[in-house]
Amino acid sequence: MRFHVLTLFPEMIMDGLHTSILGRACEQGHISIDAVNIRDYTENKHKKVDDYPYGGGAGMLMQAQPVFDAYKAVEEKILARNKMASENFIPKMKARNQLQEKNSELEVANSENKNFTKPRVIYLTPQGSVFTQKMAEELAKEEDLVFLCGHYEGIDERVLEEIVTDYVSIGDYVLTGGELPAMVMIDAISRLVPNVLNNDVSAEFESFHDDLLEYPQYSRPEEWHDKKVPEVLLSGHHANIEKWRKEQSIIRTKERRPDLYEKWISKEENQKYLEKLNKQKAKKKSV
Ligand code: 6GU
Repeated sequence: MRFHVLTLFPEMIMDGLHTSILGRACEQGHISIDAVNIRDYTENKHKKVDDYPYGGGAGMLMQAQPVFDAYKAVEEKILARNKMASENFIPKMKARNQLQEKNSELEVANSENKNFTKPRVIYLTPQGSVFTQKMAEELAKEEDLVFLCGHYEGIDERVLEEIVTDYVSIGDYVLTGGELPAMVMIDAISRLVPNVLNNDVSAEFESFHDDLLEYPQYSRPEEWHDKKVPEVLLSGHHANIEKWRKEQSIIRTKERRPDLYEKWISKEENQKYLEKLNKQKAKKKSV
């Protein structure tokens, strides 16, 4: 996965995302993060990138020209790279598929199509659709993603109309710019890219898996501040541990995220599961 971030503050992106797990993922080549300074593309001799909004109003707007030219530079780079990759790839594939000529032609046509489509361009704005884990999963399938970070009071509408494919917000509050939201999205998407996390089960079994929050976890020592680790976790009985964890997930979700709990319980199989669990518990008590 290759991330390209159009921004007036490239150092914020580069400093923020080249540490810890994402830093390692970049070093190992599983992802790449490229911040492009929009100011480098202005045709204004004072390097200005903003101006007053027509019709008046508070603040300044980012102008269309530098944003468009910065985007075009990134788009050209992506298309050139994909063209090169397909030129290397197609002859190899043809050679491999000599015996199935028809099939191979079909695959070549498909790969050509895919390689020359424009990348998705995500504009970070409080006016966008709210980012979710489902969106992260969908975006993690792309080869390249372009993020456009606005500042000041926003960006001239005309350039947005020409280049943006997705308008995304990270929640209902207002930030000073799109850099932190872009970083939030890149983090959430990267951890779904194969090999970025060491442990590939952990990306699956976590908060929001199955619409439930994660269960509580404990490590050594067995007792700390007079608090003991729940007995079942020391038992080595895997089926019981799994059952306890699921129950804790349900309790926690009901308490902390009633909205998610309602979504979970609205599924028939979950209602049945809960009924079964409650019956078992009632039985245990009566013994
Ligand atoms: Cl994407 N941008 C800004 N400026 N503020 C936000 C946001 C984005 N998402 C939530 N607040």
